[in-house]
Amino acid sequence: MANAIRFLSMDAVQRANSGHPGMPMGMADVATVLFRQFLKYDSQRPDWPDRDRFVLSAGHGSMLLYSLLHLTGYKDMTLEDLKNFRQLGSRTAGHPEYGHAAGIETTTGPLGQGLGNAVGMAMAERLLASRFGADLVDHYTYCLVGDGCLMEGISHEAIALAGHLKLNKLIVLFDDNGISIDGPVTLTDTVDQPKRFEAAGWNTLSVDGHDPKAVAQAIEQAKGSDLPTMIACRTTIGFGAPTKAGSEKTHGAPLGDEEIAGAREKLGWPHEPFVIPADVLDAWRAAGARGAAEATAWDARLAARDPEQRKRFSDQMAGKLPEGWTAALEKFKEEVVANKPKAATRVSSQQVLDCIADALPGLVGGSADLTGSNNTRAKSQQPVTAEDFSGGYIHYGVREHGMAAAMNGLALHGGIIPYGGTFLVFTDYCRPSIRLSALMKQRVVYVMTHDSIGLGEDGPTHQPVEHLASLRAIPNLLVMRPCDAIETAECWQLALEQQDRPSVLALTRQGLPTLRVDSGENYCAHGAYILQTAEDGQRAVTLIASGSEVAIACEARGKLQEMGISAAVVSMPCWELFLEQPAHYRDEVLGPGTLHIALEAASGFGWNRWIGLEGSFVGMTGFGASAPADALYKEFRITADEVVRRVKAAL
Ligand SMILES: Cc1ncc(C[n+]2csc(CCOP(=O)(O)OP(=O)(O)O)c2C)c(N)n1
Repeated sequence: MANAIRFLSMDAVQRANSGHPGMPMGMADVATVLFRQFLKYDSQRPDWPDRDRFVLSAGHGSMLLYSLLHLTGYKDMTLEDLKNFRQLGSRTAGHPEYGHAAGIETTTGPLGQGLGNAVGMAMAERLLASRFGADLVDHYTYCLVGDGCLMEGISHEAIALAGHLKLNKLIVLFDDNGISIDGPVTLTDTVDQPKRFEAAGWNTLSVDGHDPKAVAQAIEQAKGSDLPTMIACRTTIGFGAPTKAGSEKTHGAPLGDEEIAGAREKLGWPHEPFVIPADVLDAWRAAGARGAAEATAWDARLAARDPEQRKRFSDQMAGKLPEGWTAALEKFKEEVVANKPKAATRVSSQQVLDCIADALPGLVGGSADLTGSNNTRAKSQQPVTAEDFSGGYIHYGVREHGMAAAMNGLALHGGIIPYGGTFLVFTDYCRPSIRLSALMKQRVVYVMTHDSIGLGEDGPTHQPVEHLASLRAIPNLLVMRPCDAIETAECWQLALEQQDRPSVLALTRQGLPTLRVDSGENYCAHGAYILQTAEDGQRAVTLIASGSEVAIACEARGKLQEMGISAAVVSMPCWELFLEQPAHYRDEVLGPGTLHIALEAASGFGWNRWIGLEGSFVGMTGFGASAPADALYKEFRITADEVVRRVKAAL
């Protein structure tokens, strides 16, 4: 059975003339034991919510996963798909892509990310089990990692978090083959991996990865542990290749016809490429059907729940927001309009969370050790601990990257809508995972506070400048920068309503006035809108701003008006949503032919899209400085007077 994986992998890579045969060949025995004896799944029901999750963190070995899915009978993975490995439009992309085929639980390829996702999935399992009970949620998460995954820094954060939370149903299978691309791992790494995991609070085991009995015994032991387990599986990369086994030569290139012929001889596999003998295929298909009875029993347990609970579970797993969840939010907005508070948007964000946390049972918040600064914890949310997962708030520790990867895992698992906070400047510390949220179309909300020089005294290391531009460059990511409490509520609602994309909420440290005078319609849904019209209808100037700079634009509009210059203020909280509006709406907002001035306390990179080459940008041209916020705005001339000066110069 393991040889079936090996030859499908060798032959598919050879046919595509590209790919990585070595890892699938080395880990074929371990994977066979897992999928035949342990993994709880039903190949005919890939979306069974209580299935075990299998994450191939070493995504370059994608043919291992594709072979397994085909052999066990997943309908999405035909022999034809394997023959089309790495071809345009095929399900079998170079690295496993979430959404291409059932059974691919997450997109992997950037090493270490899968491990971070697996931690999130294991957390989701614990969170949901504590909410719905073990008769509905009780599964393991298995994750296959290579040396590369464990060398990546993200692994440190992921392992530490999992160890701390005692995620005992997380089992990591380490392909301990001592080889990476440049050669033997000893070239670059002398870490004792089991000791590292032990230090992080894990159970560790070491086995011969080509001894199925030993592997089975280890997994059995791991399942009984009260700690997460790492099983170091000593394997030979490219196992079965007559001259290249054990060498980096099998890692990332086709083996060649001669080597593959030699492997056929050595492993006693006389079959043509892509031909699986009936007895082997039968055995694999039986493995794929092993979980069917258990899935049916699970159905019965769900059916036995009262209708209200059943609906709650199904809706939550489907990511549906409960009816009426915005009721408290609407009330909050009405109060804001009535009272016009001056508040930092991070504070308004916390008030929004207080309104919605109880109405959204799947919402799970957190912060990378900046809870009090990010204002991410709603009053009703209790912290999650290793002993108690009933809470709705995760202290991720100083682990931005680990947090973001775990949030992807929480979202992918289903049943959880994750949000997490840090400072906007540290999006750089988790950018690879943000990118994957977007690529995988996951609803993850990044609450990024201290979003400009407006954070003041902490200085340029903490003041984001290029971050908004760089986040806006990520496809399928909403970057939202609300200007007051109303917009903050609107942006939160929009972020939570996105079924297939993540959002970044860029929020201020400093207080901002309430600018919106009404709360009936969610104007942020249009991405940009006219907040203040030009007084006499003859608009000469259009001031476009986001977040904290919208108030400055309003002040400038007043000054211009006094000078007899008619100006409109456009609040533009979200470029991406504005781009999706019809052209006539965009024109109405932008006022073609008027003088355009954009304000944002950040790099102007990209703003010409809205203001043209003739427009003027008031913002940052370099790094910030350490000083009170007011002094910085003056120093960098992000002021109403500067806007007036630019207008006078231009008109
Ligand atoms: C973040 C990241 N950096 C670099 C790569 C390129 N890369 C792919 S596989 C690999 C080596 C991985 O070695 P190992 O995990 O030991 O895999 P094996 O050679 O055993 O298959 C590298 C550097 C990557 N995919 N992701």
